[in-house]
Amino acid sequence: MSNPDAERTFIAVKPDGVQRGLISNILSRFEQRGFKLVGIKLVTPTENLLKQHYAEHVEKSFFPKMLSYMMSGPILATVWEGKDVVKQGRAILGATNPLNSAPGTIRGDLAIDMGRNVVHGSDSVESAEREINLWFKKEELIDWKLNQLAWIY
Ligand code: FUP
Repeated sequence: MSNPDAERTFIAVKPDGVQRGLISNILSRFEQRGFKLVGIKLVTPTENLLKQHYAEHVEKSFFPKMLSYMMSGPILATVWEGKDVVKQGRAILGATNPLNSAPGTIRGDLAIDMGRNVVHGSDSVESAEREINLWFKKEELIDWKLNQLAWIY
């Protein structure tokens, strides 16, 4: 069985988050919670990549607008590892619609509009695996030992 403490999730800072200078704010929340960064890069996504990433939404009426937003500048793609990181990551992000995001979450603190909601996070272990494989090559993910974990688990 795979190690439950080594669960991984895909977290992206969308173009508005990069443009607004929110990268360090967002990364620090994951670092400080105790998660381990195993992959990070700036990406200018192609339409093809985004159509695969948002395959479930391609036919939706909001998709063209979302596509141009997501292609409007670089995205910071990251992979985080740790216990329950998929669910915890979603909690750190806050609800998709900032109208429902609690203060203290990234969107609850930094966003007011669903079409500019600053971050993306995988919604299940299965989508995390799919999204990580889509955005990262295997060799771009670094397996390293975070000694501080002894004080977290
Ligand atoms: P999430 O799982 O948080 O990525 O949320 P969804 O898959 O429901 O939606 C993906 C993205 O589409 C969200 F970040 C916001 C955007 N969206 C809209 O812009 N308008 C809508 O009506 C629904 C979603």
